[in-house]
Amino acid sequence: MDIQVGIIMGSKSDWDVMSHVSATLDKFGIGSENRVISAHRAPHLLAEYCESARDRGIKVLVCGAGLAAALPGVAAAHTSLPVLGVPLEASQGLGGMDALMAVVQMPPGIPVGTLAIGKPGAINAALLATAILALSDTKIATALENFRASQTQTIVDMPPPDQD
Ligand code: RP5
Repeated sequence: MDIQVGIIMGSKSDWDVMSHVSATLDKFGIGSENRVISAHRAPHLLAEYCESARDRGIKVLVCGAGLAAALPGVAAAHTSLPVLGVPLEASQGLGGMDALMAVVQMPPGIPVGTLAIGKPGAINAALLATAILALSDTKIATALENFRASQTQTIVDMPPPDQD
């Protein structure tokens, strides 16, 4: 399977949440690779990874980080591929609001598509990456349409909660 999405996280401690990115992409048969590369602790490695990503066939980067979450923005500075950012709640942080502010407040010129904090953001980053890839891949587009239809059906079929 071709690797089309690069998933980068600032620390191994981010994997619990960021694993939902690759698990969601798997459902659509989209190949991804995972890397732990801190923007602060391994800046040269991050630059090298992002600068070579397009030539290696990567089409979208999904970056998750907590605390002063520079990772998605620095990744976007090193590639013109679309970069999706997932702010994470770090154990010693401010509940993820610190990371959200860092990821969403990019200066004009270097965009990062910022998702929600934590697991919802990780899942939606994968779904947004899927929608981007679906623009040029009818198989992925059909799989995404089917996913949305089945999600809707789940709601339609759901019995109402007991009222007693
Ligand atoms: C960030 O600092 C990482 O993305 C992680 O969310 C946070 C804490 O990292 P560790 O101290 O767990 O390595 O760079």
